[in-house]
Amino acid sequence: MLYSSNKTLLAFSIAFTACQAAKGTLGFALGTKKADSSCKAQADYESDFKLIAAASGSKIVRGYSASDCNAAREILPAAKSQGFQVILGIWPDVEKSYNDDKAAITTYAPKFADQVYAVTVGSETLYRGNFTGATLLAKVNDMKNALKGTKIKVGTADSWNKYADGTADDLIRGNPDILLVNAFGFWQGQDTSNATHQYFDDIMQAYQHIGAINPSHKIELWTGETGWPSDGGTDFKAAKAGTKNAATYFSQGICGMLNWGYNVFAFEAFDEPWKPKSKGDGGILADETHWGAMTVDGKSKYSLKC
Ligand SMILES: *[C@@H]1O[C@H](CO)[C@@H](O)[C@H](O)[C@H]1NC(C)=O
Ligand SMILES: CC(=O)N[C@H]1CO[C@H](CO)[C@@H](O)[C@@H]1O
Repeated sequence: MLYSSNKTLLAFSIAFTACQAAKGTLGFALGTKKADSSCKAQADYESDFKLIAAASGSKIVRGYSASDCNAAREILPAAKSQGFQVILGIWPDVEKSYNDDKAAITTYAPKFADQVYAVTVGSETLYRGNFTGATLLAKVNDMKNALKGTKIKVGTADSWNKYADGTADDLIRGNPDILLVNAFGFWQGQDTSNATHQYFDDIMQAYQHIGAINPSHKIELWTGETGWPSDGGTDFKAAKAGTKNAATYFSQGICGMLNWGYNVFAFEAFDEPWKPKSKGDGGILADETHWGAMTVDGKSKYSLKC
């Protein structure tokens, strides 16, 4: 029957178009400091952006504090010159950094409205137990108010389990524009054969709960951080640092999530050799300087194209 075969054809072409358009967006977490721990300036961000675009095709990065190293002032003109967009961060844990970051954003973001994709108020504040969902929502709404009249999205970034276990419910109900969900097969102690499975499972638990609490499905969702340390990094249980394992996780986990149509920020763009060792679970000193997809001088450790 002509009618039904046309219908089938139409359905097929819609599905095909949707499928082609559905690939998620890849971004990278980007630090504010150079190898020697001095602050990056506009020219440094320009060179970062050229390296990121050439290696991966990505045109978006996220930061954690808009006032640290004058990040908003230096990164936004660089983003404009290189056609990048930026998620600016606020560190709300203490009053002073909240106010400093808010001031940096309200000063510079309106002048670069096309470059500022979103603002995240906090990074893993629920995970650290700093705020309840309700107190975090109040801070998100305070920033939303400060950016009224712009198209800049406002939300937060936190660990997947804090979205899945109800800690963030008051925030989710309050209609933030955007939520970033951090999930690491690595920090779940998974070896590479199961790390992607674990990552997808964690992300889907978070997304499912967010959808159940806020059925409007209007909150934009991204993986906020995921990644794997390369040679020289510290192991965690069955998760072994190593460049080969990092490459496997990038191609299976990160590219897999993008191919399913979901947005991902990889942690992180470049190694940060200035970072001090941090004390992790069981008092073990963990190296945090080998998480870059690229070395500090901008060489890809493996293919960053999906
Ligand atoms: C592999 O990942 C899945 C999904 O998170 C998890 O349920 C399972 O326990 C993991 N397997 C092992 C051997 O840890
Ligand atoms: C109340 C509380 O838990 N405060 C913590 C918030 O986060 C900072 C780190 O950014 C901690 O030092 C505080 O103890």
